[in-house]
Amino acid sequence: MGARGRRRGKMAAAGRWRAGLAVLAVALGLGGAAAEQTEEHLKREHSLSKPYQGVGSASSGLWDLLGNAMVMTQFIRLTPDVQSKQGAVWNRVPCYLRDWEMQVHFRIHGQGKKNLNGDGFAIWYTKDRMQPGPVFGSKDNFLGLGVFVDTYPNEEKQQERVFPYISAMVNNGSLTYDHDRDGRPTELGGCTAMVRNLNHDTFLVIRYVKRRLTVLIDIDGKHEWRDCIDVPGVRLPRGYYFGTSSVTGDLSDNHDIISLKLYQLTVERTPEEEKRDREVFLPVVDNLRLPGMEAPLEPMSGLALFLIVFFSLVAFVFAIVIGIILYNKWQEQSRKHFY
Ligand SMILES: [Ca+2]
Repeated sequence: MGARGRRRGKMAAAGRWRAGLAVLAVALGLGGAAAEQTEEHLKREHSLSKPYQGVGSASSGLWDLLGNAMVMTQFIRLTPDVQSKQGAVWNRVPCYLRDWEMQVHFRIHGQGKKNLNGDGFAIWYTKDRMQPGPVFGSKDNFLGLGVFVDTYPNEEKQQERVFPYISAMVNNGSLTYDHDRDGRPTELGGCTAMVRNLNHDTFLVIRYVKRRLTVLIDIDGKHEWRDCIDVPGVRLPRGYYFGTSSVTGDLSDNHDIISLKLYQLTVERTPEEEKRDREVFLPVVDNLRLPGMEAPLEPMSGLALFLIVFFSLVAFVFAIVIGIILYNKWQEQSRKHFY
């Protein structure tokens, strides 16, 4: 997205904010090309808001609770400001939308002074749901997207990076989140976001349109979206689940979710884009070189080449053996005919 496009996108988001999140056409100029029309509307089956009716109920409701997560009147508390807690809330309905925007209204607060609080929370769009684990309270080697609001710098040499820090990771199941390095080896992008102990509302938006992943934040109390992450060529399968999870360790914080609002975005596609954006089976990021994550249509790996040559040789030897056996049988038959 060019500078012009980015500005327009942000203006659209801010305008939408003021318009009370009604259906609104926003213009998204991609790469400085012709502006395209975007239309949106709230999908209740993937959204979570007050009074959180049915949340955590076994029989009804759209959201499940996990671990220490609790429904309060004004928010859902993923973790309290207590050591060694973890909690999550997961949507029960898989999302089959192709283009969407998730608006997260959250609050992080606690007694801990600067950098003596932790660990933050994650927003997920993943194949698996309700699985506790080490990545902000959820499973590692996940399939899909994770956006992390990391409030504690685990890596010591972080002088150039100020925390809290927001980052994103796309995983095809093969990557491990490096907790000791705050996920740096696998992050797609990120930004600093001073989100703790604020008296105004804090929001972030994850937008996925035409394989472009963007994260915007509104944390200064000015009702303005600020760019945080912008990555093209992100392929996410449909039918995954939205969720959010959090964990505390030696350090803690209250991690509260006030609302999750999922908007379906309707965008126009050229026939080429239609073709390109057909079904995706594995999460992947184009032109990204991370250990263990390879884009499709890569040149053949050494192992694959070895296996192909090896099995070709085995088949060749097998064919020769069969040939010899058949030849001997045929000779025997011929001899029989002579006598
Ligand atoms: Ca961390």
